[in-house]
This record gives sequence, structure tokens and C-alpha cells, in this order.
Amino acid sequence: MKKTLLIALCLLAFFNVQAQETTFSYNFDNNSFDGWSGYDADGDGYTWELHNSTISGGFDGSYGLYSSCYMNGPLTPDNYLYTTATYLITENSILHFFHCQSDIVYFQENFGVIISEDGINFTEIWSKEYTEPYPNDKWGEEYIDLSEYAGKNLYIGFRHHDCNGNTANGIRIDNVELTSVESVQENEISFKIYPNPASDFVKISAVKSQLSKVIVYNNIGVLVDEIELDSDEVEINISDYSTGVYFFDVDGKIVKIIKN
Ligand SMILES: [Ca+2]
Ligand SMILES: [Ca+2]
Repeated sequence: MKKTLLIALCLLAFFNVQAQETTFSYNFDNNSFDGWSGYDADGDGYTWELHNSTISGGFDGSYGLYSSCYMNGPLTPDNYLYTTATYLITENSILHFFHCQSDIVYFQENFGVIISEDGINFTEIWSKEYTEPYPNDKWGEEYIDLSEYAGKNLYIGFRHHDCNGNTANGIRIDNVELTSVESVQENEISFKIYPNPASDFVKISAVKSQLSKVIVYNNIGVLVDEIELDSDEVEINISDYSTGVYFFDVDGKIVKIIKN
């Protein structure tokens, strides 16, 4: 009787899994670092700023990102700037931005794109060392393919480093966008999974679209079950599972289930 009641209550407690944010777009024209965080790794007190001057400002005379190599004397910058939120990378994710030196004579900038899963340890995945200046009013435009990081939730940003004020003056970056050709609607996966805890079966039913794959791992990450399907509902027999914690990967979304 007690067990019947427990299962009945658990039937009411289902999960709604929300799609995570996958894109952003910043032109910095509001003169705000909202959504971004920085770190002055070389500790000289100078790091990323927002400028709108004709020399150090953004695209088309707007505000843009600026990191200096020269301020009352040569600097040797190591300045980080990155998103305060993580973004779910898909197989179609592209980072798009514009960049330009601030001085056509002192142009030898070096900067890169950085990513991190924890917001602490960053890896530079792309970099550019200027070997010639961009002509006046011309900017470099980059499309960085992030598909090899699909499935990861990443902090994304820029690092200005390994250049100095004897040959460089500062780097300008503007119109930074993370895009994906998939629409948000197509990325949305919403389903119910119940009961939890469960003893004999776990039922998964899609709220929108179809389910295509369920992978079950135990509490130390060992593969327990893998089910390919093409339907909006599945019932997985777990009566042979040992008691404990399991992780159900339903089309890329992970849900923890306790087996009694
Ligand atoms: Ca701008
Ligand atoms: Ca610095």
C-alpha cells in the first residue's frame, strides 16, 4: 500500500528540461560591460575598456572593446575578457567578430579567442599575430568554428597578450556574436521522466517532437543501457538494475534517477 502511494506521488513529480542559451550578440554601443567579466593577469592595472574614439573606438565610430599596449609608456598586456554566462555549443556554433589595431604604425598586436568550462581555466583556441596593419577604416573579420566543442557549456572571450608598447599600441574588437544556424525552437527538448525514485520501469514521454536516443550511465559513469528510438514515448525496464543512482541522457539532456 505504501509503495503504491509512493509511485503515485512520484508520477506527479516530473521534470521539465529547459533548453539552454546558445547564442549572443554584443555591439557594446550602450557603453556597458553587462554580460562580460575581465581579468588583468599581468597586474599592471590596465585591462579591457570600452572606447568610442576614432583611434581606439569600435566599428563605425561606435563603442567597442579596447585593450591597450601603451599608457604613459610601453605595456606588456595579458588581459582577459569573457562572458559571465556559459553558452551551449552546438555543431553549428560560430563565433563572429571584427578586430583592428589602434595605430597603423605601432600595429604588432597579438590576441586570441579563449574558452573555459569552469570560468577559471581558459584555453586559447585561435590567435592572431598582426604581421601588417589593416588599412585605415578596414577591420579584420573572423568566423571561428566551434563545432568541435559541441555539447559543452562554455565561457567565451578574448585574451590580449604577448605584444608590447614598443611595437603595438592596442587592439580593438567589436560586434561579437555567437551564432548557430539551428533555431532555438529546434534545439528545445522537453520531456517528462518518471517515476523517481523508480523500481521496475522509467517512463519518458516527449512534450514536443520525438525522442531519438536514451543512454543510461551508473553513478561512476559506466554505460548501462543505450536505446535508439523514434517515438514520443518509451518505457525502460530497470528491474534488473542494482539499487543506486543512474544518469539518464535523453537526447543530450541529463536527468538523475534513483533506483530503489
Ligand atoms: Ca560597437
Ligand atoms: Ca594588464
